[in-house]
Amino acid sequence: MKISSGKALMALATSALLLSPTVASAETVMLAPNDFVGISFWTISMAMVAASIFFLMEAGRFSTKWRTSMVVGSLVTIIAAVHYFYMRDVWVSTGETPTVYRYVDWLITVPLQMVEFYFILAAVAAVSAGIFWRLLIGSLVMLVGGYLGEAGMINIWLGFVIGMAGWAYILYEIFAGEAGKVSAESAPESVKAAFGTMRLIVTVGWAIYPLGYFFSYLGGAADPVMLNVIYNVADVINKIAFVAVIWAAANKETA
Ligand SMILES: *C/C=C(C)/C=C/C=C(C)/C=C/C1=C(C)CCCC1(C)C
Repeated sequence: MKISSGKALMALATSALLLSPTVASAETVMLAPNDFVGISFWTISMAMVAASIFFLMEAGRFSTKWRTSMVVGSLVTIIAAVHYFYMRDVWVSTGETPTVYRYVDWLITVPLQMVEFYFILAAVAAVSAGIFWRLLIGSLVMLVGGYLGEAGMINIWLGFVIGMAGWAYILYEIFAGEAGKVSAESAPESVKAAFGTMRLIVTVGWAIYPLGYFFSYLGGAADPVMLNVIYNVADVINKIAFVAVIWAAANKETA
């Protein structure tokens, strides 16, 4: 692939900026070769950086209609990359679950992904902002419930039930609510296909999180290895693959 030196410089500057928090603590925090959770944090950090640069640079190739979605998508992976650097530090230096960083990351990136649903529909049809607000409220209920449960502020199973209710509300909106209807009735094939796959990810891919929560807390206290491995795998699918679906739709329409 041929890239201009300007673009290459921008990519280098971006990665240097993203990597700086990790470099600062390199002396005190070492990754052990048998620490699989730590290694997964590290590997996913790199995948998020690489995905961000790819999505951001590819955005320039597409029509304005898709460009906004691609840029928002790269924000999701950039924000996740930075959180993964910090989460790896917490895990490697304390062996504890980085619950606060995890939920701060989700609290920013999940609403951005809900914006994506709105954007890809708004690009092709007249849609109400209500779609965005309802998806946002569903996300907040889901994440606040989960956080209060995991942080020990409310009963772990009450938090789980509140979280499930928020997720159910999101699923209702994208299948049977206004968003689902707009996609089915007025979107062109490329958008309909992207919307369908994004919806599948929010159904099947997102199911990994409550499963991780359920099985990790089943014994009363969390199993930190299980919890972090499951959440990490889920993030790769639900962030990188989610944006890759939008990229594929944009790429198809551009070709
Ligand atoms: C990039 C991060 C994403 C897409 C995170 C998604 C998180 C969830 C879908 C979490 C869902 C939960 C429930 C449905 C119930 C139990 C509590 C949660 C927060 C783990």
